[in-house]
Amino acid sequence: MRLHHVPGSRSIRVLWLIEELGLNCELQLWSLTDGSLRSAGFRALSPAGRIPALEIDGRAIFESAAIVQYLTEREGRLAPKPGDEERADFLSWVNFAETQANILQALNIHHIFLRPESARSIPLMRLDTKRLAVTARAVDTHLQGRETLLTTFSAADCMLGFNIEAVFRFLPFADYPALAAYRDRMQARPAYRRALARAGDDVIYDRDFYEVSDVPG
Ligand SMILES: N[C@@H](CCC(=O)N[C@@H](CS)C(=O)NCC(=O)O)C(=O)O
Repeated sequence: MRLHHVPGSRSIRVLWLIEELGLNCELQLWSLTDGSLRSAGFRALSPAGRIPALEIDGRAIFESAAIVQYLTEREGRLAPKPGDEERADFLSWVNFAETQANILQALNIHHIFLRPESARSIPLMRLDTKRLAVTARAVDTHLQGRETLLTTFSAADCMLGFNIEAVFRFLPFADYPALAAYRDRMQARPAYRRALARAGDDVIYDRDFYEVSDVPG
């Protein structure tokens, strides 16, 4: 099994789940900025040129949500099965995590990657910060009185749990106490710690918090 990975990116969801499942996996490292994800070689594994991709069982799978579902079905663990009462909740939270990650990706582009800085749009940054706050409030409300997204830890927590560190780069954690406590619980999981130790240092964020007002122009 080989995971195509960038430190700090969505591939950590998969690495974390692999650690929770106790599977062996090689890592192949890529860069978000050197153009290599656009190469024909990488696009043969992931057609949109996106991380993660997982080589497994003689083929490549792309899209973190698909990979996570494939692994839980293959191993028969960490996800409710079709027909289970919590199956619909599982699918909803797995895909919700990607809705939230797409907003985070837009904020990363606005605050960090877009050059020149004068190309950045403050109205779009404000809009995406508000859209992120809607998702954070929804999870914070859902998590009140709960330890995990479902009644027990599942791969949906690997999908969403990975986002939360990034959420608090753009929103104050004091406004979302249940979400902040969930982040702490997820970060304390031994499998998450092992995944981060293997994953390499985050290459995206160079400060703890990004304010829209920090942006020139
Ligand atoms: N929906 C995809 C999104 C993948 C994605 O956008 N990954 C980012 C890293 S977190 C990426 O590869 N970005 C490179 C780019 O946008 O060029 C998934 O969940 O796998």
